[in-house]
Amino acid sequence: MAFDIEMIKEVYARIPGRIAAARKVVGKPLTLTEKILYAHLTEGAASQAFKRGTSYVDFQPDRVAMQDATAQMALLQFMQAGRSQVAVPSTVHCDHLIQAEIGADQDLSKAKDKNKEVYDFLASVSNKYGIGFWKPGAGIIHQVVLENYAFPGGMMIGTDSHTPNAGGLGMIAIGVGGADACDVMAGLPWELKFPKLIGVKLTGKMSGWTSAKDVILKVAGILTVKGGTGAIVEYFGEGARSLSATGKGTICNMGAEIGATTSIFGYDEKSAAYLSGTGRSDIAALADGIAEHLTGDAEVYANPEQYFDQVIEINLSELEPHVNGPFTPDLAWPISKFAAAVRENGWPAKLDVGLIGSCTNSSYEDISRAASLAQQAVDKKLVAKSEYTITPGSEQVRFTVARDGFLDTFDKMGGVVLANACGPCIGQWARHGAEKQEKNSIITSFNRNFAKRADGNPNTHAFVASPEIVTALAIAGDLTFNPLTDTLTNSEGNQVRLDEPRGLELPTKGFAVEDAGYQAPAEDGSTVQVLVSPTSDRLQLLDSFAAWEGVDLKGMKLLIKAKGKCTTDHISMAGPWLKYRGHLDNISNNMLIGAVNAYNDATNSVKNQLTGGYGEVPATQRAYKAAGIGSIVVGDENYGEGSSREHAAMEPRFLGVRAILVKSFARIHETNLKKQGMLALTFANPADYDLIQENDVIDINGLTTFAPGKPLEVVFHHADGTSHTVVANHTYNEGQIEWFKAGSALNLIKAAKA
Ligand code: MIC
Ligand code: SF4
Repeated sequence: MAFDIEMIKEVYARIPGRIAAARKVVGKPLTLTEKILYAHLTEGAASQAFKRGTSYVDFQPDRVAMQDATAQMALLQFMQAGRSQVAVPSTVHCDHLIQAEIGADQDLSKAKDKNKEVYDFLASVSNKYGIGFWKPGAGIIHQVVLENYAFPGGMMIGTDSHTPNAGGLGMIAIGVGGADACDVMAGLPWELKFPKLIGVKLTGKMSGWTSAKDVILKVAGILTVKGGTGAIVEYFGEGARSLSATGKGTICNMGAEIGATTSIFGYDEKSAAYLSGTGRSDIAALADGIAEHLTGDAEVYANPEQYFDQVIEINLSELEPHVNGPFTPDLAWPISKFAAAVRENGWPAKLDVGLIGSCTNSSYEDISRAASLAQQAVDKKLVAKSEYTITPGSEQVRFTVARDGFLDTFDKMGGVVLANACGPCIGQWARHGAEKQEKNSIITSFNRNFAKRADGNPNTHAFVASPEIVTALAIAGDLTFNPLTDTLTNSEGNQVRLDEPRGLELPTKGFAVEDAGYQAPAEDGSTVQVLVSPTSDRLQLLDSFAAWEGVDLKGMKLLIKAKGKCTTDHISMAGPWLKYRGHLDNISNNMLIGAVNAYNDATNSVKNQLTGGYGEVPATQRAYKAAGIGSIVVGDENYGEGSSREHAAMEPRFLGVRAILVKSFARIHETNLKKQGMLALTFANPADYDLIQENDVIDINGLTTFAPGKPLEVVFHHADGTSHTVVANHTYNEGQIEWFKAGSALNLIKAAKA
C-alpha cells in the first residue's frame, strides 16, 4: 500500500552514477547533503549547481506530502494546472483540523462531522488525481511519512515546515508552500538556491535524562531562529550513529525552528533497524547495497571545517536536558539553570499543563520513556500536579503503545490521550478558561512556542522540552523542579526521587495496527467528481490573480509597518482560522491581525489613509482595494518565519497589497510571495526601516527593467513634502520575474497548458 518500491529502485539505480559524475566536476570529497542534492538535479541543472553560487537550481523531488490545512490551497491550485494525474507519488494527511477538547474518540468524531466538507473535498480530489489519502485519525503527516514513505537518499517536498522530520531517515525533505507542491505534482522541476552547509558533529553518547530532543534544543540556542537560514544542517559522528532513527527525526523536525532549509543524518544501522521495524526490510536491503552513497565521505567527516560553511560540535556525554522558551524556541536553558531563570524573569513557576507527543516527539521510544516516569509516579505514590496530555503521532504508534500498556500507565497518572493529530500544537486546543487570558505556564514536547500558538492566550508561557522532562515537570507541577537533583513529596509525605527514564527504541513485539487509515486513489480518476459546494464558507475555487499592469507602481499607501517578530502566525493565524484554509476570501479576514503596528504598538489597528481613522488591518486593506489603491507592508528581520502556509502570501495578494519590504525574509515565505506574483523586497540598508512614516505615499520604480540582481527603488513621499528613496534588493531570477509579470506562477502553468 504505502511505499513505492519501484520508485525507490529507480532512484537508487541513479544515485551512484550521479554522484560519480558530480565528484568528477567538483573534484573534492562530498558531504551527504551534496550527494543527495546532486542525485536529484534535473537534467541540465548540473553545471549551475556545481558552481554553488547564489542562483536557483532545479531539482526533481521523488515525493510530495501535504497536510489538510495546506493541501486545500495546494490542490485548489493543482486543479487549475490542467493535469489528469500527479506526476510523482503524493499523499494528503488529515491531521491539523482535529480539535483537542475531551479525548481521542469524541474529538475525532466531532472533527469528522465539523470538517466533513473539507475532508470530502480532499478525499475526492485525491481520488481523482492519484493521491494517497490518509483519513482523519490516521496520524500526523511527519510521523506517517517517517513510518511509510521516507527513505535514505530520497528527496521530498511537503506543504508543512516540519517536513524535514524525514531527514531522520536520511532523506532530504523540505517544507514548501502549496504552489511549489503544485508545480512538482504537475511534473515541473522544483527550484531552490543551493544551500549553505552546516555540519553538526556529535561525539560521545547520551545517557540518563538526556534525549535527542536536547540536541536540537541546544542547537536552537546556538544558532537562534535565524541561524539556519539558507542552510542544510548535516549531523554526523559517532554520537549521531548512536541515536535512534526516530530521535534523529525529532532533531531534523525541529530544525525548522532555526530556519534551516532542512536537516539530515546519514544512513546507518539505526536507520536499517527502523526500516525493518516498520515493515520495510526490502528498502533497508536496497540501501545497504549503496550504503557508501548514503552518508558523507570519510574525509569530510574527518575534517569537517574544510567542507562545511560552519561546524558545531556537541558532546552528547556532557549534554544536559534543556528547556527552551517562553515565546520563542531558541531561548535555551540547560535544566540546571532553568529554575533560576524562571525566578529571575518572573515566569509563572506553577505548571498548569504538560503536553507530550506531536509530530516531533511521539515515537515508540518517546512514549515508552515518558511512560516509565508515569509508572514511577504511580509506584512512588506521587500524584501528578499538572494536567497531562498525550498526542500520538500515528495510529500505528497509538495502537502499539496501547497494546504494550503505556496508555494505561498514563491513564493511572491522570493523563488524557488526545487524537492522533496536531491538536494543541496548532492552536486546535479548546482549553477551558483560555479566554480569561490569565498568566500561566505550560510545557510541551512540541517544536513551536510562539505567543498564542497553543491556546490563543497571549499570556500562556509555553516552554519546549523532551517528553521525559515534560512528564517529570508535570508530575511535580512546578517549572523549578529539576528531576536530576530534586526530590518530591509523595502522598504519604515521603521525599522521593524520580529515577532516570527508560524505554525502548522499537517495540520488541513489533508495530501493530488494525486500520492505519489509508485510502488508495482510483486507478483511473477521470470520472471522479471533486466535491466543492458553491455556497461553502470553507472552500472556494480560485480565480487567477491579475497580471502586472506593465508600469511602475505609484501612489500606494503603507498598510502597516510591522515591528519585531512577525511570523506566519502573526500574518495568518492558525487556531480558529484553520477552518478557512480552503477559502481565500474568508481567511483573508485574518491578514496581519497579529502583527504589531510600529506606530502605536497595537495589533490589528492601523491608520486608514482614506479616512484618517484607525481600523483593523484586513478591513483597512479591503478599503484600499475597493478604492483601487495599492499598498505595501514593511517588516523587520526574518519576516514570515515559522510555517509554510502560503495563505500568508496569498491573502495580501488577494487583498491588493503589492509589495512586502522587510529587513530579511524566512525562506519559505519569500518563495511563497514570489509564487503568488507579489514583490518580496529587502532593504539594502536596514536602517531605512526607521525612516518610513505612517502617512507616506509610496512608489516602486524600476519594474519595467526588473532584472535579476538589479535592485528596485522604493520612494517614500512623506507628508511634509520631503521624500526618501530606499534601495530595495531582491532575489528574483528570470523565471521568477516572469511569475511577477504573469500575476502568479500558476498563471504561467495555465498559459503553457492552454
Ligand atoms: C505549524 O506547525 O505551524 C503548521 C501548522 O504545521 C504549519 C503548517 C500550516 O500552517 O498549515 C507549518 O509548520 O508549516
Ligand atoms: Fe502538527 Fe504541530 Fe507538527 Fe505542525 S508542528 S505538523 S502543527 S504537530
